[in-house]
Amino acid sequence: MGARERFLAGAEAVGLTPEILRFPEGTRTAEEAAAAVGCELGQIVKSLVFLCDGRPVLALTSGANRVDTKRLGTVLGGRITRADADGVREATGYAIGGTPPFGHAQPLRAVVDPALLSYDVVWAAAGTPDTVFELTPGELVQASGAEIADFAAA
Ligand code: 5CA
Repeated sequence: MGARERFLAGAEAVGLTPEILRFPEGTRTAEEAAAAVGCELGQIVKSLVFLCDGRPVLALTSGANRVDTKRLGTVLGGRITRADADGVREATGYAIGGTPPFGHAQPLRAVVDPALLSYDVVWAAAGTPDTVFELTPGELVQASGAEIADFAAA
């Protein structure tokens, strides 16, 4: 099964039927995704994988924000390091730039940036670095099981 099909299966498993938009020019970064969609940078969901005491965790971060790894460590109660490309693929089943916010190879503890919750809709990667889908912040929290916590850099 390709990444797109795996993503759709994962979405179905949490009760979502996303409409996937594909942009041949690429949506690998939050900036590219916002330009492609024509939304605010802050509406892009970055699905970032870190290791907390060596275990993979997911930080759903607004495209307008950066992660303060010290704050994230305080929230999660461990020492935070960044996952490398292989670590991202192993934990999620997806490549960097295409990692969706749910439907991963292993269930990941997730936290969500409250900045994402102020929008009517947000956009996230749909399994590949050239696809995105729209969802509400409520759906994002529900589907990822994320805990709401402020871990953004000032
Ligand atoms: N498709 C877009 C918008 S949804 C996307 O996936 N953005 S992202 O921010 O979630 O994924 C790209 C992120 O991967 C970058 O912000 C960066 O934090 C991270 N990244 C890029 N290269 C590497 C690398 N070599 N090792 C670890 N992380 C990386």
